[in-house]
Amino acid sequence: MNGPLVSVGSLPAVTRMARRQGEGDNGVGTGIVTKTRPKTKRPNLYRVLLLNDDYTPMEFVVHVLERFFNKGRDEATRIMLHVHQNGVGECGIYTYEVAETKVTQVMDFARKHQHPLQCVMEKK
Ligand code: TYC
Repeated sequence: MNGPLVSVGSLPAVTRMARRQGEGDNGVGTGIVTKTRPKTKRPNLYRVLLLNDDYTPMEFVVHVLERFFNKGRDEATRIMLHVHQNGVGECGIYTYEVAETKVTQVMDFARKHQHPLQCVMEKK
């Protein structure tokens, strides 16, 4: 006799075949289980850095950090002072296109206000 013992609805063909009478699956059925591993790759990350100079006002740098790097006043001041004292400091870590956009925004903003502030990115 052909056909399934029980209704198997939309189960895959291999399962229906295994349910034929006399094949001894005790009504449990047989299927193929495949595990798929989502292939996620971590993106390359880039540090965006501010460089110190002798002319850009401290308050302007704090404003840049608040405006383009979403820092609060206290964190922005801490980073600005770090750059002032050490010559360079990290504003944030981003994927390539975001980092590139931040650098362009800061450089354009500094130029517009005639400050020599420099902003660069480096691969982590
Ligand atoms: N050194 C600057 C000053 O004394 C302040 C400053 C801080 C400039 C950080 C740039 O990225 C900078 N006015």
